Amino acid sequence: MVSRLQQAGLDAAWTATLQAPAAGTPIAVVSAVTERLARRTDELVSCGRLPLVLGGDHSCAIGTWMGIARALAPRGPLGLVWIDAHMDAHTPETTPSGMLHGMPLACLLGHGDPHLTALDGHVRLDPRRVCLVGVRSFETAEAALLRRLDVRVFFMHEVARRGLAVVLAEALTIARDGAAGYGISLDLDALDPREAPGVGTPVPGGIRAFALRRALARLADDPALAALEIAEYNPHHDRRGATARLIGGIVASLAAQPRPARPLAARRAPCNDARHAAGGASRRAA
Ligand SMILES: [Mn+2]
Repeated sequence: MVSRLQQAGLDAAWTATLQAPAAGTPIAVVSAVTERLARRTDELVSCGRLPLVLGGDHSCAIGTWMGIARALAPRGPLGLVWIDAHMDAHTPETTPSGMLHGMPLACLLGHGDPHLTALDGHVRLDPRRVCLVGVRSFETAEAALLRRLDVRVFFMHEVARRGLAVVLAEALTIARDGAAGYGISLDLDALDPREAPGVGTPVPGGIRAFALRRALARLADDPALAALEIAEYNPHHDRRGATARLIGGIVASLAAQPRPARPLAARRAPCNDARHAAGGASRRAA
């Protein structure tokens, strides 16, 4: 994937593969990964890079966006578009399964286990700049939390009726409003499982891959895009690598256009490119 991005003229590099600790309670494991991942994305954004996070369990989002929100904080808040078949907005009090991958969005909004919401350097996202796209499977309690916080949810039936391009444009307007930058967290189960079978919890009737690629290609030269995260890839459920290829295609769509130089005013600390290049596709055109 990195060589494909480089061929497209991007100054891209793979920086790090973070392994979860082998032992510990789920909260302890996710909390450890969150802190390490947040440090990474914070560093990359502070160095003017565009982090691309490829995750398994969507709980990685807590770390990804905590780090990016922290890096952007001196310039302003972070907006977030959450593309997912689910809401991921459970708290330990409402979850039927206890699974942490059902909670990351609630955590980012400041609702959840204090081991995940009160970490050092946690920056709570403002619900006014957060929205969901493609939701079609959820429980009442998480919907109630999002409604109480006034988070805009573009359900799948609205995406199907209005088209992804229109809905995503509206979602981006919400995420960008008054923000220093915005991010996109893509749970692969938002896509139709006929096209993206390699996920943990498939839900029929999702977003078409070509529509998503076309919509994301429009963001390729947007300097406000702070990071892209793609999560929930499960190779054991994939069929002949179809989902893996699809991930490559989605990432490549962001390389569809030449990217402008990113202002280096954001730079906070000296960057050692050998150390920081990983996982980040730079905006600097090669
Ligand atoms: Mn998810």
